[in-house]
Amino acid sequence: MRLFALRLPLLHSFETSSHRKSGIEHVLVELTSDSGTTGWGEIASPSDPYYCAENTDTAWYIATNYLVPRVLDTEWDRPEEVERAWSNIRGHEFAKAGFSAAAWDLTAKHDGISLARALGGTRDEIESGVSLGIERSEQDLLAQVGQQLDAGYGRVKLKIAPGWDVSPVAAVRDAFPDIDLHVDANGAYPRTSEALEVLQRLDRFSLTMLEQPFAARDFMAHAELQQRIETPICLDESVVTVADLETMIRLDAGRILNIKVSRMGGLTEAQNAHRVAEQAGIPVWCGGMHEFGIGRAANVALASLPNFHLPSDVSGSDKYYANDLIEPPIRAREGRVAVPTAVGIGHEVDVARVSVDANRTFDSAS
Ligand code: OSB
Ligand code: MG
Repeated sequence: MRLFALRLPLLHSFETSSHRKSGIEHVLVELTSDSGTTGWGEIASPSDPYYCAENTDTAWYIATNYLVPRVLDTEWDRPEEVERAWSNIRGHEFAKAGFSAAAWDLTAKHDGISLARALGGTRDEIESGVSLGIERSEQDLLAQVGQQLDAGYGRVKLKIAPGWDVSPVAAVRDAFPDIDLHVDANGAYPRTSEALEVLQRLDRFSLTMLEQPFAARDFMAHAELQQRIETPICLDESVVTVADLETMIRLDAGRILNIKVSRMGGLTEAQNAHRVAEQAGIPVWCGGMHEFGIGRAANVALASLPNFHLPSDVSGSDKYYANDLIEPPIRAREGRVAVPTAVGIGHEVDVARVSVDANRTFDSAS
């Protein structure tokens, strides 16, 4: 089993309500079976603990000290069996998700089927949208939106934050009256009457959804806002487990779910969330964490499941990276990405490049 930490520069720096970044460092997980088949997964943890508590160093620490030994000590055939080996480790969902995805890729390859098929996917292509960061000016933002629409994407998500909300959203809506538009605050709004008032003003822009306005643990603030607005609230950071999803549904704290493989600790929990949401009539879509090709390919496979009724943040790799680590690279045409039919994630990993470019490597065999 090998781990590689690797950094890729972003083609265009990306700013959320918490900070701006110009490059992404993720950890790649390679599992090898006795027969020599390899499965790949990606730990897409951010470098800093702003989106969630994890960062690259905690992920590396948990992976090398806990997850690798548990996996090596476990006899397993199905992903659910190896996931059980780390079920008493609290939190660290991103670290676990990389191992879960590698186990799913490996078992799909052993079964001779695509990862999409292994997960229960039914689509041969997925709808994808783009996520746009906070720009330096509204003019820059309008240029970005125009560029992505020209590239064929039909759905655009804008990052918002206190001070960068009603005005830029109005400008984009004005310039592009008919596009599928949604906003994401990454929990940046305090639960105050002023913030509620600003968020209510977003209700008039026919947004497809308002994603995670308040803090992750604050289901009640989301429920209170949902009572006052027509725009469906979508939860991201709040939903780490299926139990969180049940809380969201019961409280009407959100009417749409963003499923992220990383945030939910792997593909099995993501698949469970998809099922529970479908039974409750909650549409889902697949969120992203600026994944490199390996993580992105797992997202494509997941988004091929039937209840993914809204476009996912699974754009082509070329929205973020000049050179991805897989062949063929992931490409969107007219805002759609084809679901591969080849075994596993359906892409070859450039192992030579990964080995050379890694800034940290761990090999359980050495
Ligand atoms: O909230 O969806 C988010 C990136 C980093 C942290 C949080 C989020 C995001 C994105 C990126 O929006 C979407 C993508 O990977 O294309
Ligand atoms: Mg989000």
